[in-house]
Amino acid sequence: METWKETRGRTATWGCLDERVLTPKVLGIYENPLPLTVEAVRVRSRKMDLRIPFETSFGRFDSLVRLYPEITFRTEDGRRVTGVGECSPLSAPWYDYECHRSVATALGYLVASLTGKPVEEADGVASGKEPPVTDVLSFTSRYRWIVGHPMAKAGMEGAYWDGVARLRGVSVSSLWGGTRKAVLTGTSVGLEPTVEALMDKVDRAVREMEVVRVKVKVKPGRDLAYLDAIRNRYPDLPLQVDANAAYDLFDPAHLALLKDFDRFGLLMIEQPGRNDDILDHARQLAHLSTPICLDESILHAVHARQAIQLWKEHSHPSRLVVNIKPPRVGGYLEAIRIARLCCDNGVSVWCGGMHESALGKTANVHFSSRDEVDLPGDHVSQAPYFVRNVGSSPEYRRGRLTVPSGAGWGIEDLDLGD
Ligand code: OSB
Ligand code: MG
Repeated sequence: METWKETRGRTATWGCLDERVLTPKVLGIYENPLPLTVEAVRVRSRKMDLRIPFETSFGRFDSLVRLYPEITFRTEDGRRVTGVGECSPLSAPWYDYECHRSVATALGYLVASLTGKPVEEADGVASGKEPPVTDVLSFTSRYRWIVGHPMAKAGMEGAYWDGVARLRGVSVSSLWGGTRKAVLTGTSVGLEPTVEALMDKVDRAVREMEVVRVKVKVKPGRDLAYLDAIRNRYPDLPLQVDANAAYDLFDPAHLALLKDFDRFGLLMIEQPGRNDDILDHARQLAHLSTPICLDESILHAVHARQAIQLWKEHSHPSRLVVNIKPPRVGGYLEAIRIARLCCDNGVSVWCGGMHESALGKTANVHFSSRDEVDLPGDHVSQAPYFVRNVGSSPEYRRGRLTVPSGAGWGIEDLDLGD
């Protein structure tokens, strides 16, 4: 087996294309929780400076605000446990409609719903009138009425999982039925103004960071020459590209560029077309031999099912890949459901990143310990990329991150300040 791909234990492609049957129990998530009363919910936020600005086809940024929902639960025998999650939006609505301001607003509604108060009166202290939560679905059902805002929801759900895992004294990975002890790790290299500048970053990723695969951002005009240079120096490097919706799937010149990517032997082309399009990705690119990876287009398991159906019709599931970002799909349970749906239909998956801080990245590592996740994730950035992080990252060695085994996320030195 290649060093950049994991073997899945679930080899039999069962072919189940019905996301509705994918309950926590079917997915092997056994919470066995005690009734938990939400006592308090607070949200902290931190502005974090990047050491090196990051550029994609949609914009360039040098700092990010991360929001950390924290929930205190009380058990029936009076024990208290606190869990914390991370919301990792960008600073402006570049990647999707969310940004740190919209997440802060949405979190106001989430806090109100979880504490049983109207949003105008929500102060983070529970009204005391809400029944306890008994499992993840009873938790998320409190705020399921809120349309959209997946990054806000994912951070809140993260706080739930951390709390439950701590209460039980296990890692989140084991609670989720994760089987891998370490996960394959790649890096995402941003756009650079010159081929030389890009090659410096790629050299660093390959020689110093020793990641198992490299992803580079592309856009029309900043693609073929860059890929030529990388392939000249690294003919066998596991390499993929991410366009963040920069190509028009009906422009013949753009289609010709994408077809030309076939000669570089890429693992995949990520999100060449529009955010809100699955159908045209399937139809317009069926003649490419490089697999197409969907990122922005997949917001939940229904989208994943629709994509699989379309690739079955127009191409083949082996030429579809899904980048699963828990923040983009509204949480970790939805991420796991998508992973299972893809796995059972022969579609490879990996965990992308949103430049999360150490907490969010660690949560992604716990998710990637699931058997369904077979390709390297964007788990290490051209590191250390935050001037000050909120805690240590999991142990990294030559392209693999160890899944933490301590209770909850297993970050011993987490420091979110006040
Ligand atoms: O499209 O995968 C993306 C960063 C911010 C927003 C979108 C994307 C990215 C990355 C970097 O590619 C991922 C990371 O290192 O966290
Ligand atoms: Mg992407």
